[in-house]
Amino acid sequence: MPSKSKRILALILLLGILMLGGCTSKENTEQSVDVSTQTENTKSKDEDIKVNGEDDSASNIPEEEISQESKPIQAPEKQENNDIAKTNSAEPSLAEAQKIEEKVEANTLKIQGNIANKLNLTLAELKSMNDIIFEDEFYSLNSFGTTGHTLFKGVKLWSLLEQKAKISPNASKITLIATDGYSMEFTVNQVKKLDYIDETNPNKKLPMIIAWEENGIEYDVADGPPYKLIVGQKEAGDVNKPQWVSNIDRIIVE
Ligand SMILES: Nc1nc2c(c(=O)[nH]1)N[C@H]1C(S)=C(S)[C@@H](COP(=O)(O)O)O[C@H]1N2
Ligand SMILES: [Mo]
Repeated sequence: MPSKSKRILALILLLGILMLGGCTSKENTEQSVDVSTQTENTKSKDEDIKVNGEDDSASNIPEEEISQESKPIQAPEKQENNDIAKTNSAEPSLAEAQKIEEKVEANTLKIQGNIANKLNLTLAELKSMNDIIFEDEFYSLNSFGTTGHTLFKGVKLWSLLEQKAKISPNASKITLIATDGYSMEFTVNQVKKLDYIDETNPNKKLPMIIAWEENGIEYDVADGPPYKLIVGQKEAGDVNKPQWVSNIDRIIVE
């Protein structure tokens, strides 16, 4: 009798251990697969948008296939492609440092194209160009008929291109491109012109300038590159304000 009940007890115990062990290991396996799959998919979804700019419809596919075994095999491929983004998100201090660097880099004025001296100027460098600094009041007229007078300080654009960037003698076109994509195109002759007018003041003769200061106040670098193209009028009634490209990122010479 005692040996039989012992055996039964041992059997129950064994069964219990087997069931527990089986369930636990199964759950663990499923859980770890689930977690890693979801983590991978979440990560690659975020990184796809950042790195490749892919849309949601493309990155949604892996999510639907989480339950399928084929999907995780494809995950490492994406991981390799997105190593840089992954490192950034894993190390906030590095990402922070790169953000600051990007901001400084974004606030330089680039002059590129058909020139001998490619330039990547900081605000301090631009301000130190004493020989080409220009400060005066400019008249503005916009397409709605709004007018105004504003004092600007900056450098003469033609002098910047001729003396500092060493523009090529065969250059013909100059395009200023802002960080928001807004851009204006001028001929070399339009940029060379030093006698733009103010229709309200016949004595004015104004060059095109790249200004960093307006009515005595410098542009806030937090709002983007602190450079604005200012140009007077070609003739009375000339709507000149739309040409005042703000937050200039680069000047392309062709
Ligand atoms: N970067 C950039 N510069 C720009 C524009 C713009 O959309 N982006 N708009 C232009 C137009 S159409 C006008 S009328 C003036 C408006 O200048 P304000 O914003 O100082 O009034 O900026 C000009 N410069
Ligand atoms: Mo405008």
